[in-house]
Amino acid sequence: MTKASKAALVLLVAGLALGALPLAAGPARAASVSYDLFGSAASGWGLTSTSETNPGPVLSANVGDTVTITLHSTDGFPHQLLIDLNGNGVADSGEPLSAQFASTTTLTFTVTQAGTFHYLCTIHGSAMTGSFTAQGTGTPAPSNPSGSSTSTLIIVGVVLAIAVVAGVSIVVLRSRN
Ligand SMILES: [Cu+2]
Repeated sequence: MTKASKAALVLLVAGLALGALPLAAGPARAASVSYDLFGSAASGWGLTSTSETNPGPVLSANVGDTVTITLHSTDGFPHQLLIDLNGNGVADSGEPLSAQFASTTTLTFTVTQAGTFHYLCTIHGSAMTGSFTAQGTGTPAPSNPSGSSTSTLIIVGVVLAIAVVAGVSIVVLRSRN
C-alpha cells in the first residue's frame, strides 16, 4: 500500500465515521413524554380523575426529553403545578411552572438535570404533592424542538462524506501519475 492510498484510506474511514456520528447520536435523546395529571385540593394528584392521591404519581423522563403535562382541575378550584427543582417549596426562575388552571392547561418543559424532584401545587402546597424523576447524565442534550438540527447534522455528515470521497479520488488519481 502506498503512502497516498494509506492516507486516502484513513481519510475515508474518518469521513464515514463523521458522517455516521450524527445518525447514531441524533434523535435518540430528544423524546417527547406526555402526561395527563388530574388534581384536587382534597385528594391530590392522579393520572386519572378517579385515582388522585397525595403524594401523587411518580412522573419520570430522561434528561433532554420534552415533557408535556396536560393538567386538569377536578374540583373546580384553581391550581398551579410547580416542578420544584431546588426543593425550596416556591417557584423560582427557571423552574417549570404552569399557569393557574381551574379547568385545564398545559405545561411543557425540557428536562435539563437528572435527579428526583418534588412537584406541588403552589396554591395548596403539601396537600398536592408528588415526585418527578429525571434519569440521565445531568448534561442536557441540545434542544431540538422541531427536529431541524438533527436534519442539519445529517446533511453536514453527508456533505463531509462526499467531500472526503472527492478528496480520496484526487489523492488516488495523483498517486497514479
Ligand atoms: Cu391546588
